[in-house]
Amino acid sequence: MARAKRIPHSTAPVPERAFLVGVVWRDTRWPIEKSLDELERLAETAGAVVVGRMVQRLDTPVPRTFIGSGKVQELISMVRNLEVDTVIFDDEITPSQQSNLEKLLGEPIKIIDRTALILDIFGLHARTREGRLQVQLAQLQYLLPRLRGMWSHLAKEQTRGGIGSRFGQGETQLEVDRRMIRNRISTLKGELKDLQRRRGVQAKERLSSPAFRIALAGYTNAGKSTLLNTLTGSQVLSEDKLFATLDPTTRAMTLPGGRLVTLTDTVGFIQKLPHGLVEAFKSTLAEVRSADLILKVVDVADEDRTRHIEAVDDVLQEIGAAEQPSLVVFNKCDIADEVELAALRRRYPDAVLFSARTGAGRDGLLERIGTQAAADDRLMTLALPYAQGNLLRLVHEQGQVLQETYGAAHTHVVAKLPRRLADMCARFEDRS
Ligand SMILES: Nc1nc2c(ncn2[C@@H]2O[C@H](COP(=O)(O)OP(=O)(O)OP(=O)(O)O)[C@@H](O)[C@H]2O)c(=O)[nH]1
Ligand SMILES: [Mg+2]
Repeated sequence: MARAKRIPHSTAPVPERAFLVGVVWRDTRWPIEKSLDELERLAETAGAVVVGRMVQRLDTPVPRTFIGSGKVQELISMVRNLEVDTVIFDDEITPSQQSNLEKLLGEPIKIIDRTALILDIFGLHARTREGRLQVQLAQLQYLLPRLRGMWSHLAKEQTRGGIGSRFGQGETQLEVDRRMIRNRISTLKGELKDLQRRRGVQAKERLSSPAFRIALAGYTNAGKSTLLNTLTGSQVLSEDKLFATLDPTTRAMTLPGGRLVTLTDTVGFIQKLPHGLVEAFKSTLAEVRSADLILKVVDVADEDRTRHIEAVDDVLQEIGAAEQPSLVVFNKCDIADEVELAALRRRYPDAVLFSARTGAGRDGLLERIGTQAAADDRLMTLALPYAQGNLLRLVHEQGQVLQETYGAAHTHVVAKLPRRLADMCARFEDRS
């Protein structure tokens, strides 16, 4: 009814009105307003409008309601005054806190947290089958412990007895729902395993290609997809939107010296990235872990760039990719502040300056990638049987041949080879 009053003649869908709640902890690294700005962008990406926010300073969460009782009262009146539909907590709240808050705020106010919001956006942006399955799995795993709150009114009705209460005897609606969700979770896991097995085969095929593999990692909206497009001439979707990319894309490109490398673009990172999502996206993120070089793409025009770098390093640590060779790429240099850039360069002297939009810094970036790739090369002496014509061709294409002679049954080659090709040739190494 309130909606109809606000926009009496409009037939356009009315966006959900959201209210944000943030907590400052003793060890909070991000200024709370920054974190809430980001939460607001996430809410907008999911189609909501943010009508207000509140912040509380706490040492630990209040067990029942996450925030203190005074703040809950304040929240209740804010929600009424601002006609809020959904309250979004910046931190993960427990299922029982969510259900208690829902009771206190009353129907039909929804209480969600950053995790649920990100899961929602992922659901909207997933395109491939694997991407969709991964998101569905994470969503159901998030939902399962929260079902109690949703169905508590039904459970209460059943204890009252009478008609209806005998339906599904021995099993409450809640249990039926839980069982259904658990079944669906195990089906999804099975389907994902199948897909991942196939992906494993593809990965093996790719392994049998000697190309040096580069993965793009970075905060969401840093410009990873644009960088991929600029370097490889592709048309991957890039948008001024959080989590525009979910599914990995790999493209090949040839470096100025003639060396073939592949570039993989994948899901962006964010601070407080829900652990369940990292778990669900393990196979996608495996692309990053198995890369020979990680390009850490940073939006230098964003004033939170340093915190973004830290958040990206945290996720890389979590997926076991912290020790991989990496190169920091300062992207969006075309719109960065000169003074800030100079300060940042002092702090990260090895970083490469780049603009995916204008292509400025492209030569420098390719040269650094080339140097990294060459650092992996191995000098080998091979005796290749004549039947291994394909391998010899790869050695010529990908390696640097220093000497070549022809024997009765073998081609004898001394060459500098990229690591993956060297591995493929290892069994033909001439140790005599
Ligand atoms: N000015 C400027 N804008 C850029 C540059 N690179 C990317 N952008 C813009 O930044 C926005 C995000 O770019 P994307 O390439 O989609 O970023 P992403 O890192 O792939 O983001 P997600 O997939 O959402 O994680 C887009 O609006 C791009 O046009 C750049 O070098 N300069
Ligand atoms: Mg992208």
